[in-house]
Amino acid sequence: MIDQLQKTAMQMVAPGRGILAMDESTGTCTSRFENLGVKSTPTTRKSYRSLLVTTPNLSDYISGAILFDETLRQTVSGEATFPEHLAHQGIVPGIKVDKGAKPLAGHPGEKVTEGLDGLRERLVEYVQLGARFAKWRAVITIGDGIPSDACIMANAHGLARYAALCQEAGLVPIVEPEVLMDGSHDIEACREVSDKTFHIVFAQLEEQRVEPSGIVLKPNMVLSGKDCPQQADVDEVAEQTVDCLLATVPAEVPGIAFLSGGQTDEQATLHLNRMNQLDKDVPWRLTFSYGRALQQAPMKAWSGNDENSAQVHDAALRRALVNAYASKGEYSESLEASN
Ligand code: 5MM
Repeated sequence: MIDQLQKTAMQMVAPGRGILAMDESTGTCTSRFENLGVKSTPTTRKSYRSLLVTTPNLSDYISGAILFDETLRQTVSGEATFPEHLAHQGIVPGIKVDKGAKPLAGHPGEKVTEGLDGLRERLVEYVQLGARFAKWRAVITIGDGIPSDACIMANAHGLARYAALCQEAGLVPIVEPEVLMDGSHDIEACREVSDKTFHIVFAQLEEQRVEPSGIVLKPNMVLSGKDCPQQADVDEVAEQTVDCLLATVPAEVPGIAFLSGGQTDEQATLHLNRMNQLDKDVPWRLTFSYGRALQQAPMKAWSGNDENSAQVHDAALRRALVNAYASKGEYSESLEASN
């Protein structure tokens, strides 16, 4: 079993490719569509997502795609379901299995991710439907007196229990602890909280006997808070992020695929690129698992009109391509315009 998990994990972080996060829950997808004046229904969500995954040559740059439960059960075109279509293109299909971040009782302003009840049974069905990996996102907020130890521990424990169940079912768990960039904290505060969070996450993974060579880590980058007046530059973000990971992540983990977390498309690409240029002995692949930083442009190009397919495909392929180059430290601005 572990051999198969390692093989899938290596495919997910294959050199020069990254993961497309298209697992917005219905609520998140609805607010993204509404921002563009588009009605969110199962049909419009399927139309947009079908356009995304039928982008010609997408698999040159995308190794895996994370789906939402609704999408996993829909067909792209003709008979092929989304997982079948993706697998046929050489893109590993995955599924978001958490039930969302809910308020943590007794801890105002903090959240805990739910979804462990019945997870073992749900995973069996997801494997039957074609998923080969799963994803669970935990969020940690920086603010006045937070995060609490209780919040970090509850989220780390949940991630570890989820990851153990995934490996038991033969699915590679993407372990996603996200220290949010919302707030006015400086990059040092983000570093401190990220160090502590990732450290506790890996201690919990070990305690729950999760095999580190059969997971993919999806962390935040170490950034200044969005409203911090002093914004760290690209070099500092890259240095702080890699140093934080070197201090907390076991070398056996095959790859780290970052979330974009609300960065601009350009920032997400530049930060990843710089990390891959640093002269540090990094034992894992460093790539992307972006949602917004891959989808903002194609979703806008679509804007509810399926006739914009060529523009959707161009925009989707462009963001995938530039980030694939960044995952090799080979990004240059000229890639934004070339064919
Ligand atoms: C695509 O968004 C994912 C699902 O979000 P919700 O559960 O809130 O609907 C999200 O988990 C995503 O996979 C990660 O946060 C990375 O996406 P970004 O946009 O931060 O790169």
